Amino acid sequence: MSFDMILTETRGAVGLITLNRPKAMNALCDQLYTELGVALHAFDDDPAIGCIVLTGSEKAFAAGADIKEIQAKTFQDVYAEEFITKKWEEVTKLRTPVIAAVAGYALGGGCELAMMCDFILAADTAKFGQPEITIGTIPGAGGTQRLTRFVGKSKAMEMVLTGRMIDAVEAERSGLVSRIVPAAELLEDALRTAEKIAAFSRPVVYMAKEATNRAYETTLAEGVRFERRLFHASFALEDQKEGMAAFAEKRKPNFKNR
Ligand code: CO8
Repeated sequence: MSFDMILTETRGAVGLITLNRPKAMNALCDQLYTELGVALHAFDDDPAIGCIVLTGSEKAFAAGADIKEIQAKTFQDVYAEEFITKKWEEVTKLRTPVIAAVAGYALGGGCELAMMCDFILAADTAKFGQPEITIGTIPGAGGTQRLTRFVGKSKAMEMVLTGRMIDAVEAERSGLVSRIVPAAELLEDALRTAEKIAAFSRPVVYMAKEATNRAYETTLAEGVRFERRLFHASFALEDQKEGMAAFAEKRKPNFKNR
């Protein structure tokens, strides 16, 4: 795969995608987003890949949609092309888990992109915000919805209404990110975490991701029922037999479906 605005590489069973538009703080222009969608699906379709890491630069994961590219668009333009949702949500359509490894700015669409991933690891330099209100618009790729689910109404509302950025400590405290890592160790930590996930049984990883995501889309009773069905289904897998046998025999499991 060869792209202009992202870098892709494979590290064992992990697909690494690096947003690479340094002159514009990784602002998410149409070309970058199109390339990202292609790369994400290519890794998702590759049976050798068990987890994906999405990262940016030291300065910026992504500073949002490309303001200069979108500033002249009319209502007709954005409505007719279903601007953003059509291309920007590809990351939510994958079976393979995606870890966002965020250093520096994750603003506007950049924060929304990170929130579309399965979880966020933050460098101690990370800054998250939804500053759209300061440029005369509102979040358009889930910012008012996902941020509210992560951090609760009060903090999300304050961030959306004022454009205030939060640092990594505040982001971890409020549940937006899973962990904070020293900036110099972010990528290695994210890759190590991804390798761990990729070493588990692939169908079980898919089930775990699907069941956890269900918590955002349905009632508790329906979610628990959905989880139970997948839990039961996991007993049809040879990897479940292997995993539990390995525990009983005090050895490491050798999962076949990877
Ligand atoms: N779009 C276009 N260019 C950008 C963007 C952006 N979002 N952010 C930074 N740049 C460019 C700057 O224009 C500058 O370019 P140049 O050197 O040619 O002047 C270069 O990147 C470096 O930026 P700064 O000089 O401003 O660097 P600073 O370190 O002083 O500041 C900031 C960094 C704080 C990140 C600052 O650049 C900033 O505030 N950027 C804009 C942040 C913003 O408002 N983001 C929201 C955009 S709107 C949006 O995301 C709507 C989302 C809709 C859905 C998207 C779906 C994913």
